[in-house]
Amino acid sequence: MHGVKAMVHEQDILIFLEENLSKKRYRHSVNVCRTAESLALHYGCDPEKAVLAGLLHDCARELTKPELVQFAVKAGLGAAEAAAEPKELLHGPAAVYLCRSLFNLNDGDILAAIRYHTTGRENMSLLEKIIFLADFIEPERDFPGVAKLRRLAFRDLRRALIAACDTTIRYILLKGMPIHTDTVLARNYLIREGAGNTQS
Ligand code: DGI
Ligand code: FE
Ligand code: FE
Repeated sequence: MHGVKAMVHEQDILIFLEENLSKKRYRHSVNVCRTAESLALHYGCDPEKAVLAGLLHDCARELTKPELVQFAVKAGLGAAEAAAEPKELLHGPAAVYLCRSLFNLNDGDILAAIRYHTTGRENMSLLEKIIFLADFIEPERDFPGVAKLRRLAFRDLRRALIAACDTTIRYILLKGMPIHTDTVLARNYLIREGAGNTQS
């Protein structure tokens, strides 16, 4: 009754996702939701928050560029910055606006996990880390090293996150796209987080 889930109607979310995402991305969203729930149970994070953040993380993924810019600005991004960003970097911030306005979802933890799921950022919360990683390792993801990363995710969260950052950065370099500073800051922070830690 007191959980965050009680205030948000999961069925409404599923209907919205079905109507606004391709079949493949709808499945991806459900997969990320399930993987995030498993990681949350494994690492002692709130599984209800992980479920909602996982389901909703890509709810804005298939909007048009003008819609993404408009919603990202409503979520607090600067107008000039929003106009300059590629679509891929706007769907996290834009999703925050959709979550607030369509689903009355105002939980700051969940919204931050959705907001930063593409790039990560410095000093991520456990929920942010879980959503970032679940997006990478859900069962239908297929890239070299994904099986190894799935195992690592449940053994060493920090190392798995660094490996995910490395994969993203390698991909962006290969494509010749600009690397968002949050992507770099996320990786640097995770590496420093382990310095002096005997477990690392
Ligand atoms: O939404 P998904 O496809 O499930 O995954 P995602 O939210 O991680 O988005 C992946 C896309 O975002 C992919 O096309 C690469 C792009 N991306 C991620 N980090 C950066 C980036 N693009 C740029 N330009 N800079 C980044 O730092
Ligand atoms: Fe995404
Ligand atoms: Fe995703």
